[in-house]
Amino acid sequence: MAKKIEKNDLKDSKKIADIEPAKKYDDGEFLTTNHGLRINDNQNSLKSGERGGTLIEDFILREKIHHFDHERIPERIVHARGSAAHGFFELYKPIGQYTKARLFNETGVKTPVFVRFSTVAGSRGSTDLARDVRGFAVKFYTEEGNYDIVGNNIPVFFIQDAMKFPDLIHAVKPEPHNEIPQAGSAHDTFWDFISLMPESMHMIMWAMSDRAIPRSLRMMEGFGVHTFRFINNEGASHFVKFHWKPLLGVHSVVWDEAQKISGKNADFHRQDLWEAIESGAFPEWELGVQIVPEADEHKFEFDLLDPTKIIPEELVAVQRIGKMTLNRNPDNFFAETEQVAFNPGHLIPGIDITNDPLLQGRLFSYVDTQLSRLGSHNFQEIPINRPVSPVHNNQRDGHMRQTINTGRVSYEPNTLGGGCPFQAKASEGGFTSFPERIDSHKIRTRSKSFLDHFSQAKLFFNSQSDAEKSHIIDALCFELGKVQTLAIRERVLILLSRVDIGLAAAVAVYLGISIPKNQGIQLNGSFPADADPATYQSAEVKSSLERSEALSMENTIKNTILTRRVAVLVADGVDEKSLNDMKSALEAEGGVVDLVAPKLGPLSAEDNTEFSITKSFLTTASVLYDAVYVPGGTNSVATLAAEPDALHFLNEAFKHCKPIAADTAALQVLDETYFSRKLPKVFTEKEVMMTGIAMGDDVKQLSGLFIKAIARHRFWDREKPGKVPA
Ligand code: HDE
Repeated sequence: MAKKIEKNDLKDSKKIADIEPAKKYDDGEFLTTNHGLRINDNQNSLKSGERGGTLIEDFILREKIHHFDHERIPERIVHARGSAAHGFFELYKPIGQYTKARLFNETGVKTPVFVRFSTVAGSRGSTDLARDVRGFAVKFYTEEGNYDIVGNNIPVFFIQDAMKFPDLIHAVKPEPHNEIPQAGSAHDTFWDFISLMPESMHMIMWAMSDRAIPRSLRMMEGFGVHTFRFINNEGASHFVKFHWKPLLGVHSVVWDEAQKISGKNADFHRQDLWEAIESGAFPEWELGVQIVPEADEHKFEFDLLDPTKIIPEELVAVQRIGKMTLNRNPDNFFAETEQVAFNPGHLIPGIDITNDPLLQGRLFSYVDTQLSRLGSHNFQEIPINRPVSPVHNNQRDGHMRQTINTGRVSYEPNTLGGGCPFQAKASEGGFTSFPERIDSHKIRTRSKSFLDHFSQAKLFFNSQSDAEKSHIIDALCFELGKVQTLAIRERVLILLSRVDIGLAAAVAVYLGISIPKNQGIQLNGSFPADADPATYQSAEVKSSLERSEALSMENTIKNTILTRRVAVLVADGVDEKSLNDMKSALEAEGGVVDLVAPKLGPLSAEDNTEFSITKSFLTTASVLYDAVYVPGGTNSVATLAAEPDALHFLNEAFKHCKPIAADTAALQVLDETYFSRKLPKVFTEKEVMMTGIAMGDDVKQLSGLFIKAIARHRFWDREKPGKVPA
């Protein structure tokens, strides 16, 4: 009778390491070549004489340079720019009625995860703050194998069918003749494509909203986007959509700020994630699921398989089933963040895919792209990609194979290997695909149920606050303002007018053009002559919901200042009490405080206490902070009031609607700002809560107001009326 394999392949390969003779001598200190030779001189190449040519015989130099020559691998074709962290997932309560996945059935277990966030369009070295969708890819290392939710921070997508993905990406990437612009969609080819793809309108609303310029990777939602399936022990299926809800709320920066951050610190998000984890302020998200019984598949006014649609939370509530915590930064960016390979086809028993035609296409793509990026099918053996569950199969060899398989049997069925490894029955944890009934014609088309392209775009726009709506309009003015081709702008205006006529009109006024008349006719006429109108024309559907609260960031969590960065503007002679009282109050709530001064080095306070200054107006900027405080102190105040960089810092913070607080003794500094002329000089609590500007003698009391204001994030009411030149 066949017996089970006792040891897995990786353990077998360790046997070699145990007997490795070098181990005996290794004190870990000496520099060596890759074949273990200790290097005696790492400064000079081998030459024919002191001033002679380098000898080809110098195998040490050659090895070093050859390795260096090959240090780069192709970057991801999309999502090249990314940052990642390790952590764990913990389930709140088992949901066995929906899925048999052990991950979602065992509480008290910390399932390890590795999460990579990314932008989509930019290259590896591009700015974090591009207006773009953010990737949100989670790898769960479960006992049943790796499970990946390879999602985004926006719950819908530009296109409905994988067939259009290369076109979309070609359109958004830098234009091929001159490789301009980097990491941005504000150019002709992107909008040309969009203007011909009405199905993109819902996603365009999200991408033009503040969701596309997050304040932090820790302050954005994540979505699985597609509808997936849960399968329970009885084999019953439920449809499921995945949501990641950040416990710090969903917050963004403003577009002007995003562009400036790109220059001041292109690694803004990467650094923010890194520093939060290093400081112990671990980012957390709750995992939410929207469950739809199989019987309700056709109950909605949209198709569950259409990835340009959400299930509004008002229709199906999001149940929070667990929490993910990121608590460890990678040890090595390349080995982990760069080499990690996600795949929506990495499933575990109890979770399965649906016929969403975008998801189906993704299933072909990911392994294929890993092959060109990581070079061989053995990328699964790279430590970051290895499952924690054992791997036994008859796949062998290939470039860079790590596993040393023992024995002579690499086929199945066999008797020589005792029959191992065996197939697992479903009851033994074997994966079985959901036996969905298929009875149809082979056909290349789009389902009619996918042809509503505007109702959810409208729902999204209508659900936004006034400030959010005006940001969408501003973003469209910016993007289309960069488009050179008039006909493209006009076609986009036609599509926008079908989302909201006021929105389209506002953009048209800015562009100085009018929305073309006879919209219906022009819309059809603008599509390729050979296009199937059934595919390109949209049916008019009205959403039964007017608004969805969950779609507006205005309704997010606003009760914490944990990890918010506050700049305290100081110069020699600062009042140490005014500074320290505020600093400790902010830090007690988890705020991060930086002293920013005209120059670096030690700074002496009014009572000669010394403060160490690590940030100056030259090395930092207001766009890198969430709020600003100006303490008192006669000399400090006089210096700052006469320092244009300090005034710029404050004016710019005001422009970006950030909370500003000042000790009354620092009034002179505020008096010099452009915005102070626009504000009343009395700062009541009510006014502070409306404007975010606080001032007072009692710093303890002031800090209370300031903290509440920082937690509110931004004060949009003053954005348009309080516009300042900064
Ligand atoms: Fe991806 N996508 N994608 N995608 N995707 C990749 O795989 C692809 C789509 C997403 O941090 C690539 O390893 C196709 C939707 C994330 O490593 C590639 C289609 C969503 C990441 C690929 C889509 C995503 C990728 C490039 C349409 C949200 C980064 C490098 C059919 C649900 C993962 C790689 C990471 C990466 C293909 C559409 C999310 C080329 C063909 C929709 C977060 O395989």
